[in-house]
Amino acid sequence: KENNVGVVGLTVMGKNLALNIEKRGYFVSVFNRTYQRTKDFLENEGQGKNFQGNEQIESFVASLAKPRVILLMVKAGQPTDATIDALLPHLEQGDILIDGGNTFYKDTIERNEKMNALGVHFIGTGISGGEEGALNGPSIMAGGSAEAYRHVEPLLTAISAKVDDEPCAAHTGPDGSGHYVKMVHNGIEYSDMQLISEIYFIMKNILKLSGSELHDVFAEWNKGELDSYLIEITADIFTKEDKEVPGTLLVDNILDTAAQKGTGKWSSQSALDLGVPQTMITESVYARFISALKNQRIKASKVLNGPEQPENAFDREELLESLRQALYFSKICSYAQGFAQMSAASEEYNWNLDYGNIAMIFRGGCIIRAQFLQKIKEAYDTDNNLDNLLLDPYFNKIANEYHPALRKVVSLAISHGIAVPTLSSALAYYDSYRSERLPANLLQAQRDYFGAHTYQRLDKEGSFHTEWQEK
Ligand code: NBP
Repeated sequence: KENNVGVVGLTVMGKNLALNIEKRGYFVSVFNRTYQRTKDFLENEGQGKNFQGNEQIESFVASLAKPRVILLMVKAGQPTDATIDALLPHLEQGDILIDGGNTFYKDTIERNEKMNALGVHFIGTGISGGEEGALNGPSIMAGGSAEAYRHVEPLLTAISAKVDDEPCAAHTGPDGSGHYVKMVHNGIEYSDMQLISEIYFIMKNILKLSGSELHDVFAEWNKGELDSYLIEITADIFTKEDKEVPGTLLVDNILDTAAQKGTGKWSSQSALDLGVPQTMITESVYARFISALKNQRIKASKVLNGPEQPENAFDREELLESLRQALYFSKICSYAQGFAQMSAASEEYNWNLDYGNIAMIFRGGCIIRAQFLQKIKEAYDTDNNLDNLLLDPYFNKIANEYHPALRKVVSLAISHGIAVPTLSSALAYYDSYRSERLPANLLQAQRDYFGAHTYQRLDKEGSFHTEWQEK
């Protein structure tokens, strides 16, 4: 029973994490609500390895050394509650439950309180990297008590991805902080993907690049500042032929309607609650919503006009470089918003988040892993209270050098009638954030005019109201 860990939930993620844990020298006891799944696992991937399957939850818990360490990998929401309720009668004080699902952070805060009262440690843990990451090394964001984390740190760091021999796993802070960081990670993932898709659409429709040319451009970009997992897989996607329609690319035959599981939406909702600008994740969520209106879009495309197609007077290589700069700079704006949102949440919930540490966890294993996260780590290692990433000297310099490219790309897309919601919202965010004066003075005058909401003045302290209709 030495060195053992329990895993509950044996679908894609749980199964691969169990295999990952076993590979690191642990003895893994497994349980799944439907026993057939456990049987299948033991007869296939788990065969001949250090696994124990259990049909009953009692024998599962009894198979674990104390304090028990149990990783839950079940569907978030009610299934997680049902699993915890089934386990609880068999647990003892000091046992440790790790919830590795994509749980809503407020549920984690509640469960943490409930478990604390029972003396059971609860670690709400964001795990990113999909199936492959789960098996070979995901990125792990653990929220919970520091004491409980110390106990599971060797396990979580052993199974996590490594970059320069450093584990992409860390304790983010108390209760819901790990799931919050994972939620923002997923939101950033939405905007990264949407930005790449908008750039692709310009290359396809204005530059008329073929699949192999698209592959070459993304593969080339992946060698420089944009070096990242999402750029790498995008390059790969443009090489995949459609077996069903020989001579065509699979990506060209995929329905342009995006699905989602809700974590991007949660990030936007939380940003609205906190009162922080999170325009890029929100636009990415809306872009998926609009993509889902396929039937309406087909009808509208027949009756609603776009602009006259302008003369294409541009240098191909120059435009490709502008697209690269626009993508990198917009990505920076998106991370600036994401980290500012985490900072607002950290203040709201007293999490004391360490942003350099978070950037470090994101560097490997997860979907948004990218070379430039090293720059974010360095920025926050220098100043954890940085108001905004754009104010760090490295990012400040990139912004000043690359914003003309973003302007050029957004103008070009607009003149062709191509929607670029996240690229344009990056620019609007940048131009708003860098403006000492915004038109909110007029908003305040309007509010005071119709609702006597009062306003403040630039030239003196105090709160003022004007009878606007007085002659
Ligand atoms: P799912 O999210 O599809 O969850 C399936 C598991 O939940 C099965 O073990 C199933 O048991 C169990 N379950 C359900 Br459904 N209802 C239950 C209930 N009422 N009581 C007990 N168990 C119940 O699997 P997944 O895609 O492997 O993801 C697992 C977790 O990891 C999720 O929270 C997910 O959001 C998160 N996650 C997924 C990914 C990914 O790339 N897929 C990445 C990162 C995180 P059964 O076999 O008896 O039906």
